[in-house]
Amino acid sequence: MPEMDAAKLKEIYATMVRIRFFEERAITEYRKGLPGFIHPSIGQEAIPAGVCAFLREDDYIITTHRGHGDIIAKGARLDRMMAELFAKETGYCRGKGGSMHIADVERNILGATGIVGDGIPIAAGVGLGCKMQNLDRVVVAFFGDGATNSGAFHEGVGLAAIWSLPVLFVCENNQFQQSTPMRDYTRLTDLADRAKAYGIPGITVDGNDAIAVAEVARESIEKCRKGEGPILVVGNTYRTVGHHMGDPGTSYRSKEEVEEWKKKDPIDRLRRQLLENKIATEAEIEEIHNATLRELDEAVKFAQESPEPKVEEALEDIYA
Ligand SMILES: Cc1ncc(C[n+]2csc(CCOP(=O)(O)OP(=O)(O)O)c2C)c(N)n1
Repeated sequence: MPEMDAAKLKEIYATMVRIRFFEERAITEYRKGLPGFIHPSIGQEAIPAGVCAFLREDDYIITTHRGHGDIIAKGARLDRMMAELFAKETGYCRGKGGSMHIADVERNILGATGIVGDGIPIAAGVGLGCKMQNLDRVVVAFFGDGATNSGAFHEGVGLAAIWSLPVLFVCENNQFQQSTPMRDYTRLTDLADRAKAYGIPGITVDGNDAIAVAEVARESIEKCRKGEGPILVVGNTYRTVGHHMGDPGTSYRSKEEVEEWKKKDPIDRLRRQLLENKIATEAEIEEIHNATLRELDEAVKFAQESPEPKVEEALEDIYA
């Protein structure tokens, strides 16, 4: 097991549990009738937890339609996120954005976007702003594998490369662009090869191995901060649930494939590593789980008891 202090590893584990339990609870609440729907990232938690563990508070992230994990890992509050899913006034976007648009500017979580690939050039723009102001901040753009097919990816990465911007491009490669498997949209087998087109480093990592992700993230973030960015990191992972809540996820992949990936669950894996290496005890793990469940009970209560947005404010915070 590589050198990483015990507190950091436990923090990464706790973050993964927060993400998983938040989404499981959100799914339960949606089934009871919340408006809209969500794109869960169940199975992919090691990537945001490992990456954000080495970001500073003043570093930026930008994410996608499948962004709960990235947002939680950067430190967002579960109660305000839950309130946003409940479309309540106390939510991060005052109940008007929903799951796909959560932002927390105080924590430099610049938001999520439902437009595939769109966060990538925005991250380059924020990186340019940091560089021009001599801020030693790093910007992380999270996106899916499908987004690497978009023009926005090539424009954003291309510009960040030519201007040596402090941007870490993190591809959460769950191997499907919605229902289209990677082999049907690219001849590449390693998406990190896309970095070669722009002369920047491209690193592939097992995205279900939180420690491996964290090691790569630590080094890459440090390099970006020193002016050696941008860097592309591709974490290979799998979402073990459908593309969104209404998708059973069975028509484009086999049950056996899903079951195989469930056996590689990133949370189970880190838990085993923590126990085997005596970094955490069963009791500590249980307390992490219980504390998260208590926090979620409170988050749901907060969301349920919060007021609806006022009708007369419906047109506020809108650009036209
Ligand atoms: C520009 C654009 N095209 C198409 C869509 C419809 N769409 C929503 S999610 C998605 C798949 C995106 O795949 P990927 O980037 O791999 O992310 P994942 O959903 O796998 O996390 C598509 C095509 C969209 N939202 N935006």
